[in-house]
Amino acid sequence: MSRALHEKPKMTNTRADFYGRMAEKNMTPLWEVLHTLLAEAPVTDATPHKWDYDECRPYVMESAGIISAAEAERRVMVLENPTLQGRSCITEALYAGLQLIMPGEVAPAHRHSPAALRFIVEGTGAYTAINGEKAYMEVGDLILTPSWVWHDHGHDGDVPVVWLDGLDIPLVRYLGPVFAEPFPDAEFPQGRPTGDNMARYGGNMLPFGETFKSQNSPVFHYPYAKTRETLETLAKSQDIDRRHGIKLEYINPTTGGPAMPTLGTFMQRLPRGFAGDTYQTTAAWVYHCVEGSGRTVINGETMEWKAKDTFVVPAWYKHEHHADADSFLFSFTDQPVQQKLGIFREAA
Ligand code: GTQ
Repeated sequence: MSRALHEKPKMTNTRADFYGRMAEKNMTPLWEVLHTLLAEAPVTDATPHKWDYDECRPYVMESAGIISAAEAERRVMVLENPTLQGRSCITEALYAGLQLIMPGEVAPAHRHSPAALRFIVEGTGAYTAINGEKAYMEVGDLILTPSWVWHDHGHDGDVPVVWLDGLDIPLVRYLGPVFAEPFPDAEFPQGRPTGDNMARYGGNMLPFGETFKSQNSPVFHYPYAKTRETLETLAKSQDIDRRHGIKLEYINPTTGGPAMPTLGTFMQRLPRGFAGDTYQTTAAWVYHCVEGSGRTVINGETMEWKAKDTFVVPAWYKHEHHADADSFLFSFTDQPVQQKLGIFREAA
């Protein structure tokens, strides 16, 4: 018989009295809480949940009449985990939200130590400017605003634009080093021309003599057209992973590692009829369907998804993907943090 891990000791009057007296000196008995501090496997307060875009969209659009982007600074409907209410997070470490910008609006320039990604959900003609270099948004594009870079969002087009924000705010808040700063003007001065980052750093060539010291990718715009074409090309080789279909990471081309040090970003293609094997990791995963439809079975419960839906799989939940049509799933995760610290695990 194996020994049970840290059983909670019985309470007695003597013990209760002792605990009460030591509490006055800001001391507390470890043995009363050890079983919760050191559980046998990861325990999360987050719950798997889906945000159906058809249900969310009316609220996102209504927000345009409630507040301007300028007044809100960022007009975002935070995707709050149902069991983490009031904490502005989708898991203990990750934040997600749906941001709306209307034609002609500006979300004013600022910078902050938390890192952000934008994944475009609907519309065209809006842009994020990073240090004044504009990246124009198309559905399925990934745009990065790494820690401490100046960024503003604007809109030269004529339809509402919505994107999914992913940030490491809860993690950075927990660790402590949150800084944020507004830029004096609403818009950062014009920087390099649109597309410069992709040409300069994303073409498998590097301007002669340049070296890097940042952990962030110098490429900050990953257009969907290119991501999708890459996945379609690889699909022809039929090298389909039993858990992930074909899954690619958006990388920092100077390191081959994650695009930003705290946030991993991925796009996977699941072929029609895909019935995936179980995936279970200590990291949390936020998925967003770009195209297709299917379902993900999470600890035995089925979550149906279709294009533009977002769902979260918290740490150590077993999940397997099934696709009804050729499907494209974007995801972001805190996996890189755990990997850097040597505490990431996935079940075999
Ligand atoms: O666009 O800079 O969803 O600063 C939350 C905080 C978006 C942003 C969010 C932010 C932003």
